[in-house]
Amino acid sequence: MFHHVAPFAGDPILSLNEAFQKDPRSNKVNLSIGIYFDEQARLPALDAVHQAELRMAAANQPKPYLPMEGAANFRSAVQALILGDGHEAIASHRVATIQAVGSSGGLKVGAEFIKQWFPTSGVWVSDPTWDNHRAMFESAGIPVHTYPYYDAATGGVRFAAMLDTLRSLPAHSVVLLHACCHNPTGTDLTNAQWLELVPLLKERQLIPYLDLAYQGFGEGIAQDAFAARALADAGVSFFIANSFSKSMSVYGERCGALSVVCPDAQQAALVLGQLQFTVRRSYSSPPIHGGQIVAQVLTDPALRASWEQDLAAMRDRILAMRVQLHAALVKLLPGHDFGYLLTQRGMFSYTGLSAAQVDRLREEQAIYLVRSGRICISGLNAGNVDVVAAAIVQVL
Ligand code: KET
Repeated sequence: MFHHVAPFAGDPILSLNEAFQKDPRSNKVNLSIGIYFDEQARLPALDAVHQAELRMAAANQPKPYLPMEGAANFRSAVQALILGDGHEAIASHRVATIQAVGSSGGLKVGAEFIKQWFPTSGVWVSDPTWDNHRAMFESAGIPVHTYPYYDAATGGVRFAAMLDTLRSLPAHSVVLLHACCHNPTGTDLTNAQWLELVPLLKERQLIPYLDLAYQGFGEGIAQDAFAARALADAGVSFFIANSFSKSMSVYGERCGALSVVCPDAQQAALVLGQLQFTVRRSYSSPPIHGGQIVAQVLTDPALRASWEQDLAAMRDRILAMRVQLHAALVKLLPGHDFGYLLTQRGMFSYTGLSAAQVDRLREEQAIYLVRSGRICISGLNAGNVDVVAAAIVQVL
């Protein structure tokens, strides 16, 4: 019956992470998947999340189906987190938000909406981008193209070339943008560049689609939402998928959302209706548990304060690891420019290592990186950073 089914080649990130789990070598180091690990290389269990779960267990609530769009308290907390409490777009009821199965689920529901209501639109993603972006949009039937982004020579953004490409796109083209902590490069637009980009997107009637998977890992919760708020302030209509996987360390609970910021409340109601319809046809409604953890952490002042403190500590540890890896590399190879480690932000940096060099690191040293040369900084700790630096220098 199934001989004709093509074998799955595996996923460049998830399959690599599985290979790491199976590797018997005790000195192995996981710098592959975008997961925050603490100084002991463990997945943190945040106290605010635990407290929220204890309260939920004590309340022993029944578990009805949620509405197709998810829980109301989760959805409004998400809007406030992204746009800032009391933003005009929220007060004007022009934001359509659904609770999603991770931000991946949100991205995909948004892609299906675009395919149906903008059937001739293509999507432009940064070169490079998270591997799954292309796969998600292509599987929704949307052609995927790239705009210039990363400048390997400088470690910066090819901003002029990016603008040139975007300026040439047909109206209603979708432009996928990393709101902060660009994956895989760690190279973000500056606020000044966002402020230059926003009017272009508006003037050319392009549809920005923000992916905000690392809010709080760059500069801070509000700072990392700069792009979203700048677009909303400028009256641009846009999509934004956001995630709590990393910021609350709730990966397997699959907590995320999709919001569509619309010109007015009437259009937002139309959009929300079609998002509900898409959800109904796919998985009917989202799960309760993770969304309620997130809603409680965001809205209870004590839990919120505890979470913000933990998030700041995660951000600070990543920055400290950037500094330590940089120092260790410079010591071993003075004269080589590793400055990108200090200027790039979020979990990832782009090392420039080739796939062959990455393969050597894995095979010879049990150090796992994605084959694009992307390194997940949070896999580093005081116990392995010098070993990793020495291994990198060995394959350079
Ligand atoms: N967007 C981006 C940019 C992203 O890096 C991830 C996950 C997601 C969305 C999906 O997050 P979710 O848990 O669905 O809310 N990235 C890491 C893990 C993965 O590939 O799934 C990674 O890049 O390693």
